[in-house]
Amino acid sequence: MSERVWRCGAWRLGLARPLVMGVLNVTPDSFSDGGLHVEPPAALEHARAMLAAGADVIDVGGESTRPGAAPVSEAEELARVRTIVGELADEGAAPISIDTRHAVVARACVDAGASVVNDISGFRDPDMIDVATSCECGLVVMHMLGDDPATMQEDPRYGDVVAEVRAFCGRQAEALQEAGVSRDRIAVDPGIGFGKTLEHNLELLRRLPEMASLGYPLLVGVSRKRFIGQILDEDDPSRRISGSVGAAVYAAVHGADILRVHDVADTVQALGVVAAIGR
Ligand code: HH2
Repeated sequence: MSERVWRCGAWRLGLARPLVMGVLNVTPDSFSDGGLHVEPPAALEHARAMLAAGADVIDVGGESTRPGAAPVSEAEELARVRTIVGELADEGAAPISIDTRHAVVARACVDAGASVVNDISGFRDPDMIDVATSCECGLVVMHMLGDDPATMQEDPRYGDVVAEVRAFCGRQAEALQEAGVSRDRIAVDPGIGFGKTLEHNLELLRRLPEMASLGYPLLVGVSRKRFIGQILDEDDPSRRISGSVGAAVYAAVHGADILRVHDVADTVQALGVVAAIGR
C-alpha cells in the first residue's frame, strides 16, 4: 500500500509516522506561552529550536482564541505574523502553517510563503474558501462550536459530540472539494477545547478512530489545554507537559496523524519510544 501523504504546497508530508506541529504563538496573551515570543528575534529563535527538536511543521498564530482573550484587529494580527511566516518559509526547513480564521491574514501569509492554512472555524467563511481554492496549501478543517471563541465555552451542548464533530468536519471537507480543492490537501481536527466540556474532550479522544475513519489526515491539539488542567487539578499550563505528552501519545496510538504541541522535544522523545515498541 502506498504511503498516505498530506500535500501542503510544495511539501509532501508522509504520514507513516505521526508528525509534530510546533506551536509558535506570536501573541501577548495566549493561554500558555503568551508574551514569550512576541518580538520577531525571540519568535524565530523559538521556531528554530522546535525544528532542531524534531518539529515537522511550525504553526504560527497571531490571535489568542482562549475565551476572554482581548480582541485583535486583522491588521494587528497580520503585523504580528507576516514577517515571521515569511522568514521561516524562506529558511525552507519545514512547511509553515498560519493559524488564523481571517481570510485577509491567511491570504497575506500564503503570499509570504505559508504552506498550510489552519482555520479554527473550519472554512465556514466563503472568503476562506476563496483563499483555499486560490492556493495549493494544506488546509486544516477544525471544529469549533459556534463561531466565536469568546463565547464557545458557555455551556456547550451536543447530542452525540463525536457524531456532530465528525459530520461537521466531513461536510466542510466536502465543501472544499466541491469548490475545487483536491482531497489530498485536507486535514481534519476535532478542535479539542473549542466549545467542549471536559467530558466532551475525553469522549472525542476516546473515540478518535471514528474521526480517523473520515479518511483525511487527522490533526489533534491537546497541548497544555485546560482539560488537562482539570484532570490534574493544575492551573499553570507550563506544569501540564507530562499530561500533554500522555494525551498526545494516546492520540497518536489511536489514529492521530499530526500532533499540535508546545513541547516538541518531550513529544518527539515519547513518540520515538512508542515507535520502537511498535516495530
Ligand atoms: N488549538 C489552539 C489554537 N489553534 N489549531 C488547531 N488546528 N487545533 C487546535 O487544537 C488548536 C489550534 C489553542 O491553543 P494555543 O494556540 O496554544 O492557544 P491560544 O489560542 O490562546 O493562542
